[in-house]
Amino acid sequence: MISEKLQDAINEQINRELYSGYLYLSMAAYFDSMNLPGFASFMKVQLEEERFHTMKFYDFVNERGGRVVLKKIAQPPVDFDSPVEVFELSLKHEQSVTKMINELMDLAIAENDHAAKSFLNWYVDEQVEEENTMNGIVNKLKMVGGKGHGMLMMDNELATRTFTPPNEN
Ligand code: OFO
Repeated sequence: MISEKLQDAINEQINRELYSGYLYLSMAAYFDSMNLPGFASFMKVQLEEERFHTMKFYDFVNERGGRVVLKKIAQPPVDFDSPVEVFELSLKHEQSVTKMINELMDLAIAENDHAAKSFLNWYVDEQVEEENTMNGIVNKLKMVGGKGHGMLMMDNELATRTFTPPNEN
């Protein structure tokens, strides 16, 4: 059985994962408004990833005999200065999520909850990938200077991303 403290902390994290999806959907809307469908599609796939992260937490709370409690989701930013700013913000956001996952892990360790530690390890690894993905795109965008032929090529490249449920091993 999950402790009340850990259950409450995971319920907070469920809210943050939902916010992450909402944030990426807002970024997709920005890219759609700029006629960059590949960038928009990338962000819609990111929304699916965040939904997956949310439901994994949701299932864990239930499997451990806890109670999922949903809270109000904050409004994400609507306007962005440039594509590079969007990905810089995404990277910053993922870095803050990593910190939250680490804090959850600290709590699981303090409570000596081995099942939670094992479960959270998946997110620790996933965050390495999340930060790396955003960082790679920031670097590429800086290389192409955010405009011209390079942007079209990046739009085509990002359009190829599809959602595959992350590796759960
Ligand atoms: Fe759920 O990892 Fe991104 O935010």
